[in-house]
Amino acid sequence: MARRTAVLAGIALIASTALTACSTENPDSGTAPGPGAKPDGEIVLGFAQVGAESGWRTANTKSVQEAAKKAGITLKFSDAQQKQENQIKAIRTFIQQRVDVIAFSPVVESGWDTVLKEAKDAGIPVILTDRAVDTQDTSLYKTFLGSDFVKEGRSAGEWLTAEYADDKGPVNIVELQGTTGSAPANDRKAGFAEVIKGDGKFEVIASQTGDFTRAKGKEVMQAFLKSHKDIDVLYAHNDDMALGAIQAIEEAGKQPGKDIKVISVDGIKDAFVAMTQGKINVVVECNPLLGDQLMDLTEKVAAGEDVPARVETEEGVFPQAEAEAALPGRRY
Ligand code: GZL
Repeated sequence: MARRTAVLAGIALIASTALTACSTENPDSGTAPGPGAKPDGEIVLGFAQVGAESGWRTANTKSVQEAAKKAGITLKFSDAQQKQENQIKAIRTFIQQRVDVIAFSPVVESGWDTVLKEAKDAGIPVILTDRAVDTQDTSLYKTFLGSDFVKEGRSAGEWLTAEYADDKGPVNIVELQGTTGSAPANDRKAGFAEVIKGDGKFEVIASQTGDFTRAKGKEVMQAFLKSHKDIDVLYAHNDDMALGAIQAIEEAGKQPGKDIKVISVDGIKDAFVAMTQGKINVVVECNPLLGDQLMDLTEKVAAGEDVPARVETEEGVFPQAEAEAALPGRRY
C-alpha cells in the first residue's frame, strides 16, 4: 500500500509542477515576494503595454524597458496586441505574481473598474501611463503620467485656422481617428472640433478610425479619396496613419502637403522626414519617452510616498519649416 501511495504522490507532485510551469503568462515567470518594500529593496513592476501598433508605441516600450534597467527595477512586461481583454489578463497575472506596482496604458477608456479594484484589494498600487481611464473612482490608481490629448487636438485646430485665415472656404477636412474608444482618439477629436467649430468655413466631411496603424490609415484614406473629390485637409490622429494615408494620396495622383494639406500628431522621425519632403504640413508632438518619469513614480509609489495626481509631459508643435533643423535632434 505504502509503495502505491508513494507512486501516486510522485505523480501528483509532477503534475502540479507541470501546471505551475504552464500557467504563467510572462516570459520572466515566477512569483514576486509580494507588494511592499523588500529587504534588498528590489521593486517588481508589472507593465501592461497596449501593443506595437505604431512608431510611437515602439519608442514608448523602448523607453520603459531602458529606464527600468537603469533604475534597477525588475520589469514584467506584456504586449496586449491592442486588445483590452489581454491587458486585463496581464493585470490579473501581475496580481497573482504579487508585483509591487502595476503600470499600464489603457487601450480604451472604459471597462477597467473591476480589475483595478482587484489590484487595490490586493494592495498593489497602479500607475496610468500615456492613456487615461474613464472611472468615477480615482482611488483605483495613484497617478496619471502622459499628455493632454485635448490640447494636442486644439493645437492641430489652431494651426489649421491660422493656415486658412485669409481663405473664405469651404475647407473640407477628412479625419483619421485613432483606436475607437481610446483617450487619444476621443480627446484629439474633441480638441480639434472645439477650435474649428468657431468658423463655418471648416467642415469635417468624413471621419473614421484607422486604429493608429499605417495599413489601416492607407485603407481608410483610399476610401475617403474614392467618395470625396474635394478634400482639402487630412487630420490624422497619429503619424503612422498619416504616413499610410500619404501613400494613398500619391497613388491617387495627388500631392500630399499641397493638394491635400496633412496635419499629424506624435512626432516620430519618419513624420519629420515627410515634412522635409513637403508631404506633411505640421506635426503636433506627443512625447512617448515616459520611461524615466515612470520609474521615478514607481519608486515613490512602492515606498508609499505621495505623488501628484497627474504628471503631464512637455511637448511642442512643429510646422514644416522647422522640420529640417529639428530632425537631427529627434530622439524617437
Ligand atoms: C498617445 C498614444 C497613441 C499615439 C499613437 O499617447 O496613446 O497611441 O498617438 C499610439 O501613435 O498608437
